[in-house]
Parts: sequence; structure tokens; C-alpha cells
Amino acid sequence: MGYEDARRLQGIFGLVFPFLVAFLVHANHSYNNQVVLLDTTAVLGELGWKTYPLNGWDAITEMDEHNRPIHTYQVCNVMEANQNNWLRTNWIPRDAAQKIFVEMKFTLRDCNSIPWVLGTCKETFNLYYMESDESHGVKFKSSQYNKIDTIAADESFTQMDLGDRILKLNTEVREVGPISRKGFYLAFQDIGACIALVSVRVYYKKCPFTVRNLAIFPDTVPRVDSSSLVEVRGSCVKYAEERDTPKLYCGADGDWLVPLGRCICSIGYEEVDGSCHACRPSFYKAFAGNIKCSKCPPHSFTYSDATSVCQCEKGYFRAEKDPPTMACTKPPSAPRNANVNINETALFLEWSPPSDMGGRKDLTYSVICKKCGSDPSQCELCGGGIRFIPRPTGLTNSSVTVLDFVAHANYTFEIEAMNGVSELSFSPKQFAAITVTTDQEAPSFIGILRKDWASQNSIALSWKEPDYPYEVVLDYEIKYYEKENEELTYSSTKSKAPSVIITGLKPATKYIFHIRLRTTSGYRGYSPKFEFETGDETSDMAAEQGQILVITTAAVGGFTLLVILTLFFLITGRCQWYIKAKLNSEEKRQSHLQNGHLQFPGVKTYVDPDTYEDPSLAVHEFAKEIDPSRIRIERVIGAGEFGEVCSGRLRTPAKREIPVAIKTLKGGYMERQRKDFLKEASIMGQFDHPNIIRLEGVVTKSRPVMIVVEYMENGSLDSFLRKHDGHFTVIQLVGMLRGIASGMKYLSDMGYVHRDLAARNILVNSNLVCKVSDFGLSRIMEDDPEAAYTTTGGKIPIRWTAPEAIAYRKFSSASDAWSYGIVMWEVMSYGERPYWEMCNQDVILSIEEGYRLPAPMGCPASLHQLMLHCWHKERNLRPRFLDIVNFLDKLIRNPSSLHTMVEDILGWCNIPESPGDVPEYPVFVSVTDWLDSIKMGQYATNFLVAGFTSLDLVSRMSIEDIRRTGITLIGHQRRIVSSIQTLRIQIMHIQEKGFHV
Ligand code: ACK
Repeated sequence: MGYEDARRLQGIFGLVFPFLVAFLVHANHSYNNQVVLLDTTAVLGELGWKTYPLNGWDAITEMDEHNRPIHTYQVCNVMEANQNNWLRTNWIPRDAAQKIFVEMKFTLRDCNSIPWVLGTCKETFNLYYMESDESHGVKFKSSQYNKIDTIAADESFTQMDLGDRILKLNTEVREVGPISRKGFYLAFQDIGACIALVSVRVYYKKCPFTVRNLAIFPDTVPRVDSSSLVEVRGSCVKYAEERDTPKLYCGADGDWLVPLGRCICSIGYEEVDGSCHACRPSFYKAFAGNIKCSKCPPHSFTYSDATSVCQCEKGYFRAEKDPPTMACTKPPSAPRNANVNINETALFLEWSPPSDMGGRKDLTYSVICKKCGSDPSQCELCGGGIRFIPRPTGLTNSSVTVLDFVAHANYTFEIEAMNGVSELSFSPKQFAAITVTTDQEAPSFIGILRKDWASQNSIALSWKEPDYPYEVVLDYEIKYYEKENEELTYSSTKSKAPSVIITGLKPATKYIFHIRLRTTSGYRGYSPKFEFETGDETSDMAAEQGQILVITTAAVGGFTLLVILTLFFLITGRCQWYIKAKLNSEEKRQSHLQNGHLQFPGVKTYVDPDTYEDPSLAVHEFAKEIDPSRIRIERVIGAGEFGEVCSGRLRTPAKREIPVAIKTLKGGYMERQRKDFLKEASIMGQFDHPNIIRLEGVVTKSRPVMIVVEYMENGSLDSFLRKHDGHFTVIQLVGMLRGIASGMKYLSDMGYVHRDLAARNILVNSNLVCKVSDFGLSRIMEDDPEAAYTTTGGKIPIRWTAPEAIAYRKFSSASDAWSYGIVMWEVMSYGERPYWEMCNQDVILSIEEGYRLPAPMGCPASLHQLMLHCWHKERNLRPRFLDIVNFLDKLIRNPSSLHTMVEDILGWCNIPESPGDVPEYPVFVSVTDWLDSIKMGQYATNFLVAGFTSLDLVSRMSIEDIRRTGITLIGHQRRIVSSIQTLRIQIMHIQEKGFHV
């Protein structure tokens, strides 16, 4: 409120204080996130506060024009030295408050304006408090009180002001907490000033009752510690149910943050204006969800409210698996146009689909076979002798083949169409029937099939050649199928000789074989079925021997060739093995390339040590063996998953000593652990880059097994930053990030995906050079304390991992880029834990819902933009590491681009340069918005009361102006000053474009 608006005042009291006008004192602010514990402007009777001594503070109550009291306490003993006047409130119950706010409105007389008081007159008073579980009545002991602050006026008034009768009202707010007793007193100590305390308002902040996403959140008191949030679980409104636990976080300023999860209206209810209402008659809602009720589907109805499933009309049904949204349906009519074709051995039945499908698509057919005598009414079911291909029931095509029927018989086939509701209907079944008489020759028998031998995948059969005096046998056809799987697989092969080897069979499986022969007059009938089984693992040797025996015996008839052949196989096998070993490493490179990584000319490709049959070969291909006498271990610096991590010295072949870190494998390890331990060396040894931790070598030939790497004086990046919170310039931090990005670019160029990029896995040396480390690959997830099990079963460091990698383990350089964004955030917040105390499940959910980490305090906007870019949901749209390095290089070359803090630009809205243009410069909405955007919203009243009501005025404020508004915290003063500098630049740009602020 501007001072100019204040009404003229009347004088009282020796030196004459101004009286306050009602609209200033009774200004009606209502804040729904504040709970008021005391407001002197709302007390109708006497306040009854205690004064010590009695002639110190003086209570004066006046009435405003609405007859409401204005309680003022005044003191003005400026003529006498050594004043110590106390004014104590009544006992104020704490309620649920943990931190309280005291807002005081007062006027203070300028000492210079009072003659003869030099030396005794003061321009401040002190604010105290004392906690207690009950009221102490009139008892008062100043020594029991704790000082909150010294309160000074931004504006004191002079005699001249009094003459002009202009009110200079100060408003100061102080916070106190944590408060834990049942209540407290406030006390105001005057030490010789001329003060009128006009009003006191005591309140605490709360996140107010709210309904979000159909969930109710009660009034919640924030934590005293302003950096931590209170997690509140919402309860669903009536007729709603939970979908992903609804949660909100209550922030220190009484704001609800990060909405997660939601409730949805139950079945039969729909959402109307934030609550759930029953569906009307003729409407239904079958699923819980925030969808509207729908009209009943065809052939169904309902006469009641809140219906979840509509009832079917008569003659219509709903199959068990039919969704309630589907129309009710009925059985199909009978198939049409049944027809039969018959040849020597088979009957082919065909028909057309029914004319009425009953409204469904799940149509199948069944064929019933009946064998009838000469009287068509005397029929019996055919029984098992007859075969249907593919099967007699559940047919989806409108045809079937019938085999193994008897000659000279009458058969009737009834073909029925069915669908998913046929079983539910009591109406008589409708089918198409067709009768056929068989008159073909019965199948001819050609003798007995013998199994000569069987291996896992083949069977050798033979039979006796038939004796047909008048016909020439052209060849044999052998049909076979798996006994258990008759309909699915049916194969055949031909042979001119009376023997065959059938290959490609499944091990230890029973097969059925038929055979028929072809003569010059055509095919004869099939033989009966023969059943043979393939062998299991143990049978192969015998079979191979049998095979060789058969081949050899047949071809040579002697033992010599068998020996020669055996020798030949052995030798060629050996040679192949030898050649394979030679090619091994090259093949692995090739196979890696086939895994999708694009090889850049001149860039080495990473070789996965897992592709080596023997991982110790990989270690020695990529890591030097170090003689342990060259290593001097000095001290233990940490604990790794496999054993201690030590620092020490390594004597180089050139006799120089270099500092190293030594990872050891503790005794009693299993072979698998040794492999995993050395795998890191096999990976690290392939890299050579200034931002990747360098491998010096390994000790594998003596105990303990060790991995020796370069020493990084400052240890891991996360703890290093936490230890040096706020110590670095933005450029230094960007330099570190640039290093990490450069290392990651190298890794991604080599086709290596890190999967566990996080500040804890970056090491820092004494020159602040950051290097990527921890190449555990498969074991990382076990090793990393951050890794948690996902629903897909893997162990993943959730907070650092891209959503697609969490959801379906799609790890790539793009998912590394996501992790890099998190590392950026860790660096800019000096090692803060990403997503703070949120649980992993909430992190996953909030990312899914589009939430992203906000910029850490003091983070340049350009860097936060880059982070957001790295956290693009669509992985192909994330920057490549090459882009990141280039971008950071540009920032480093042009440091002014780092001056705009995110706080400065939040809350601005974009304005177009000219109609149709893409907005370039942001513009603020109000002073309050601007303060909110730099997280200083708590000072909005101070600014407005002090008259800084427009951004233009704010942009001209000096540090003194800021102090005068009552902002005492140095950090806050600094933040506001630096934000004002940015504001000036922004306003200049906006004005250059011809816009008004
Ligand atoms: O945070 P720190 O001091 O840095 O504690 C861990 C500890 O060993 C267990 O991993 C430190 N550490 C690991 N490698 C190195 C290294 N090459 N140089 C210096 N310290 C290292 C790490």
C-alpha cells in the first residue's frame, strides 16, 4: 500500500503519534494457506497484554468508523536513558504450528526530529518469544524469553510528517520455529524508542484442504525444514477408487507440489465437476475410469441407476469373455451348401458359412460322422477308426478331410456352425447334413515297417519290398507326424529304395509313420500306422555308430574305411577348432558390429568381454599384467564390492613412481566373482581418453588379484560436491560437465553403453578433471547401492535411468544421455539427491506423467534447458554426446550466456515479436509473479508495502532499497539483486521490441 494513500492523522500523546486509519489496520487479507493464531485487529474487547514496568508501554484503543477497535500499544520515553519496557502478549496456543510467523505493523519516530534526545533516543525495538505448555498468568521473567530479532523501521516519521499528517506504517514479518510446546508468548522490548505498535498478526502456514484428481487432501502443516516436503496420501472422493496412489507434497510455503497418481470414478459412476455421479437408466459404465457413462450396447437394456453391465434382450446372450461394452449376440444359423468329394483314400467335405453369424466373429464348425446301414434311420457314431484332418471340432475353415473310412459303407456327416454363445442358448442346434457312400478299394498292405536305428533327430526305417507280379513299383511315400501333435505337423518324404532316413525330428518324441507305394497304375492305399520314438542324448553315439556302420557297410562292406572316416572327421574337426580360435577376436568385433553399432572410421570399437569363452583371455588382451613388486599399497580409501580400494604408488618401467588406486579382490572368492571383478579391467583397458579412468594394469598371477588405475585425488564426484557446497563458479561446474560429456562421447563412439552413469561413478582429480569410471557392466546393478529391482526383473538405478531402460531394458547411448542430464542436475545442485526423498515408484510415475526435475538454485537457464533436452521422453530426440560437448563448449566460450538463472525466467510469459512470429523474449506478469519465479514470493507484501508495485520500479531498486523493504537475510538480498540485473536486461530487450512492461 502506498504511503500517499494513507489518511491524515490526528495527534496525541506529548510528542504526538499518528493515529491509524481503519482501512490500513483492518485491511482485509485472507490467505487460505495461513492459519491465524492471533490477530489484534479482530479482537473486539481489550487485548489485556501485560506491560512491565507499568509506566512503560501504554494501551490505547480507538474505534474506527465501523466501530471496530484499533488496539495500539505505544511507548515514547525518549527523554530518559536506560529504558527497558516490556509488553507481553497473552498465552497463544500453538495449535498444529511447527513454525510461526509474526507480522507487526508499527510506526516509529525519527530521533533526529525530536530535540534534546540525542544519545538516549532509539529507533528499534526487540521481539522475543517463550514457549510454555500453559498460561503463566501475570508472572513474567524477561530472562526466560528468547530473542527473535531486532526490529527496525523502514520508514520513521518526523515532526514535519506529523504536520503533514502523513502515516508511515511499517510492516515486518519474522518467523520462529520449530515450536514444540503447547503454546507461547511474544514480548516486545522497548529500549528507548518512540513506537506505536498498531497490529500484530501471528499465523502459521498450511497446505489447505484440496481435491485433486478426485482425491481429497486434508489441511497439512509443512515441515519446519524448508527444503523437505511432506508427502500426503489423498483419499478418493465417494464412488471413486484409487489408480496409482494419489499423492501431493506439501511445500514449506503452504503450496501443494508434484501431484502424483489419481482416483477414478467406480463402475456405474462418471465424473461431473470433481465428483462421481451415478449413470442414468439406459446408460452404463463397465470400467472404473474417468470416462463418461455410455448408452447400453445393441440388444441390451437397463432400467436402473449406476449400472455397470446392461442386461441382454431375450434370445441374445453375452459369452463369458465378452466385454460389457459389446452388443448381445445369438448363435449362428446352419452352414450352407455342404458338398463332398471322394478319392481313393480321402473324403473332402466343404460347405459355405451360415447366412446369419449371430453378430459375432468367433465362428467354428464341428463335424459329426455317422455310419448308417441300409436304413438311413439306423445310424451310429463312427467311433475312433476314422480320422479328420485337421480335426473334427473347432474348425475355423469351412472344409475338412476324412481318412481311414471303410469301403462300401454309408456315412452321414452333420456340420454344425457354432459361436461363443451357442452353449448358452437352449434353441435346437441347426446343422447341415450330407450323406456319402464309399466304394473304393480298401488300402493295400505293403508289409511291416522296421526301425533300424534312431538318434535324437532322425530315424532309419526299412521294409520288405512287396511282390507285385504285374506292376512296377516306382517309389514309396512315407508320411509321418508327431503322435501328440497330429493336426499341426504332417510331413512326407519319398524313397525309391525300401529304406529311408528321416531327419529333422525332435529328440525323445513318438512319431507315427504310414507308407504307401506308387506303381505304374497309381498310388496304392496307405499301410497301417507304425509308431517309433526318436532317441535322447545318450542314443546319439550309438546312432552315429550305427549310421557310420550302415554307410560303411553299404558302401565298402569293410572295417578299414570306417577307421579312415573316423580319423578324417577327427582331423577336420581339429582344424576347424584351430581356425576358429585364430579368428575368435576378429569375429567378436564383427559380431559386435552386427549388434547395431555404427563403426566410425578411425574409432576403435568396444569388444564385450562376455563374447570370449574364457574371460581371462579378454583380460590379457586388454590389460597389462603388473608384477606386484612394483606396487606399494599405502592406505585403504574405501570399500568396493569385491574388496578394499587402496591408494598407493606404482613404479613404471621407466622407474618413475606414479600415484594409483588399487582395487583388490578379497580372498575366498568364487571363480564367478573373479571373472566379474576382472571384467571391469577388460572393459576399462579398451579405453584411452582423458575423461575416462585409465587402467594401469592388473595383477592376476599372484594373490590378491588387483586392478590398478590412475589415482583421482578428490574421489567420487557426488561426495566431493557435497563437501564443497557452493564453492565453485558456474564456469568451473560447466567445465566438469564438459569433461564428463567428452568422456561419454568417446564411449558412445566406441559403441559402449555405460548404463550406470551417475555422479557417484565419476572420479575427480586434483585439477577438477572429471573421469567416467565404474565399468561393471552386468554386475553394476548388483554393485550399485542405488540399483533397485524393476518389474521386468532387472536391477536398475531408477533415478538415473531413462524410462525405456526401466520399462523394457532398452539401454543405449540415448539412455546414457538421460543419465547425463541427471548428473548435470547433481552437479548444479552440489550433490543433491535427484528427486529428493521421493520413493522410486513415485519417481517412475512422475516421470511418466511428464514431471521433470526443476532447475537447482542458481542454475543457468541454458543448462536446465539442456537437462530437459536430455530427459526427452522420445529417446531419438535427446541430444547426442557430441551435441552436448559442442553446446557446453559454446557456453564456456561465451560465459555471459550463463548469467540468466532459471529463477529469473520462470513465471514469464512469452510475447510474440510480431503477429505470427515465434516468441523470443519473455515478459513478466506482475511483481508478485516475478518474486515467485525467483522463489522469493514471501516478500511480495514487503515490496508492495514499500511501493515497488511495478517491475519497472523493481528494476531500479538498489541494495539499500531491498534492505529497506525488510529483507534481512543476506542470501535473499543477493538473490534478488542478481535477479534484478537480469530483469533490467530483459526489460531492455522487451522495450527495444516496442513492448511495455
Ligand atoms: O568417494 P570416494 O573417496 O572415491 O570413495 C570411493 C571409494 O574409493 C570406493 O569406491 C574411491 N576411489 C575409487 N577409485 C578411485 C581412484 N581411482 N582414485 C581415488 N579414489 C578412488 C572412491
